[in-house]
Amino acid sequence: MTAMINDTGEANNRIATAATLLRHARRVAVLTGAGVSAESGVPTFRGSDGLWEGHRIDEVATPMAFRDDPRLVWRFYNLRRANLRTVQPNPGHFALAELEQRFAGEHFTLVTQNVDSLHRRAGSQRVLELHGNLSRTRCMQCHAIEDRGLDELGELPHCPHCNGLLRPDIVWFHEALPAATWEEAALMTSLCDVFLVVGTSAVVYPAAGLIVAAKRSGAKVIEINLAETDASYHADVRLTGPSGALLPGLLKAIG
Ligand code: BJW
Ligand code: ZN
Repeated sequence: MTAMINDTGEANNRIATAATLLRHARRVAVLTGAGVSAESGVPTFRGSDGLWEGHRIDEVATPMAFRDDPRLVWRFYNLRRANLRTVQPNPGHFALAELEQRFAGEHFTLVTQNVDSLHRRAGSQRVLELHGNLSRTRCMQCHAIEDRGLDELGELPHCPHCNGLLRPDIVWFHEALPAATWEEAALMTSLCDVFLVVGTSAVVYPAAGLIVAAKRSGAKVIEINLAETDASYHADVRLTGPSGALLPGLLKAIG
């Protein structure tokens, strides 16, 4: 019983410390990963539910996999697009959108590895999508990019303009991140005084490199995750638990 009270006391202390850092911050950057959408019902990539039909993410999310078996890769993405029709932003997404309102213009930047649009749907304004977006397609032939929403695309969609094969407009392993988005994320990371890392295993680069970059530029790093990650070593404050509960709690503690 005593241990439980102490644990709760310690957790509250950490939230208070994180809240103080955010209250005094002039500039904040946030990096989110799949964990922030887990409570909405969007599966994460790694861990027990991280497999898809026996394939690892690095077996389907590569340009080589798409070249070899575009039908298989589209099946993966069509299932994920179908899942997105059923999900809603959770209190964690909404808390981040509300946190942004407390900062002027570009003093708050949300950098996400997620491709599910849930941050925007929750009202976040300055969102930098490092790994693209599931609602967009890109033509392999004429390179036209189109927002197709979450419409049914068929098992092997082709371009309405040139009939070339379409691919999801997302960033696969071995592909470069969108240059302007990446540069903006790196700049905002170097300028922030608090860097909040939420729901990412921090194993995929270059996104995970932002955490060390923030630290090197003098920012305080706050991590919110269910578990210890590769980011934990760099964190000044670690809040352990679901982001859908911790982020609203943090917002409340900021006051
Ligand atoms: C909760 C929670 C709750 C759960 N509350 N928390 C060797 C060393 C270093 C680098 C490399 C290397 N070999 C290859 C590379 C490079 C490679 C890389 O990083 N690989 C590593 C895996 C080793 N990177 C690339 O290839 C990148 N490109 C590149 O480097 O280009 C070079 C280049 C330059 C110039 C020209 C050409 C090329 C591209 C990376 C693209 C990643 N894409 C993916 C898939 C596409 C999008 C999609 O299909 O959706 O993006 S991979 C996948 O991982 C996806 C995610 O955005 C990304 C990160 O995953 P994330 O978000 O961290 O999710 P999980 O599942 O890993 O973690 C979830 C976390 O949430 C866990 O910690 C849970 O505990 C937690 N959690 N519930 C709070 N309720
Ligand atoms: Zn085309």
